[in-house]
Amino acid sequence: MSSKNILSFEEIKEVYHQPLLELIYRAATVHREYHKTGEVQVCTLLSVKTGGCPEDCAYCPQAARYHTDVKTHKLMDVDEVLSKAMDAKQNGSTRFCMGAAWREVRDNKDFDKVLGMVQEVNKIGLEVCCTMGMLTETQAKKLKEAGLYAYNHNLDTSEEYYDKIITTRNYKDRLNTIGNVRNAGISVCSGGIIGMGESDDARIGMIHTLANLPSHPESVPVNALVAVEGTPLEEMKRVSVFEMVRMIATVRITMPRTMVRLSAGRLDMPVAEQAMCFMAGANSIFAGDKLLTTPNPSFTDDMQMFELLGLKPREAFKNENIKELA
Ligand code: SAM
Ligand code: DTB
Ligand code: SF4
Repeated sequence: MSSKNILSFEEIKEVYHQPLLELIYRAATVHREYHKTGEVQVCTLLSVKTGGCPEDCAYCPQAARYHTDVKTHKLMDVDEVLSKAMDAKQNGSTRFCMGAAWREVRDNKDFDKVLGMVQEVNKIGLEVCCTMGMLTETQAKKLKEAGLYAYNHNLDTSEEYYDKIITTRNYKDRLNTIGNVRNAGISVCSGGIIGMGESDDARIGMIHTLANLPSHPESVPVNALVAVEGTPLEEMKRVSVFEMVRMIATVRITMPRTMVRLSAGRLDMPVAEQAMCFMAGANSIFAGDKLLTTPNPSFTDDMQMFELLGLKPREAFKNENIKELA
């Protein structure tokens, strides 16, 4: 498990508000100490069950109550998922994350099917990740036995701002699932979204919660809101790269061993902006022209970016924290 110091909100606030170039320099220094620079993990997302979700997450195009263009789709078949995972591997992806628009995982046939997906994708040597809503500890253990490597469950924002974004569950529910994942020996992936109208303090608050979990999450995704028509946040202005960089750098400094995943919001980011994010400590991207339901840069564009910046795709199972979990 990761060793860590207890950091107060004020200490993290001080890190976050440093002059930007100083902050990037410090984050890059920490990054070099703990990670191979120039290595960025390429991951692939697949929505295995799309839309029709009962939750009310204000950012999400998959919530049934909002009128978006997302077409609902029942849980995919294992063979179909495996074939997408093989394509992803062929394209150099080392982590495959399956998303389901569920409030929580239920003990039914669909869960058995998910266990089958995890088994098959694990067999081809990819880090298997799922993001499917709340989990009990028993379900987490079953996923672990099936070969699940990581589980994504985002805090999304701070505890204080949470009910401005989601009312159908609370922060404690989120933390419980993260605890269940941790107790099952699965690698924890938890982060959030910026650009939802939250203050700097809300961003810092989220980092504070993550950095003070009993052990640091092995992965922290930083998403820029993709404002989707039909959702309550459709009118939100895109965050600037400077805000993304500030967030990424603060996560890097406060959780040095963690994989910092530059997640949603890369579509409109020029290479120079993405380069700043990598400099500030981001070391993973989602590749392929779709995230779960929204567009993402093409694989070819990303490979050109890697070439231009001298980046190498990172191998699977390289997170130092996780070695000790096995
Ligand atoms: N239903 C599960 C859950 O909410 O935990 C898993 C799927 S959910 C789509 C996974 C994560 O995607 C969310 O926690 C959120 O952080 C991110 N996400 C969803 N819609 C987004 C958007 N429009 N922009 C940025 N991130 C988004
Ligand atoms: C995360 O933090 N971001 C990814 C992954 N974890 C599951 C999902 C981003 C979804 C963006 C909106 C969409 O494509 O539907
Ligand atoms: Fe459902 Fe997850 Fe979307 Fe929330 S983020 S509406 S829980 S799919």
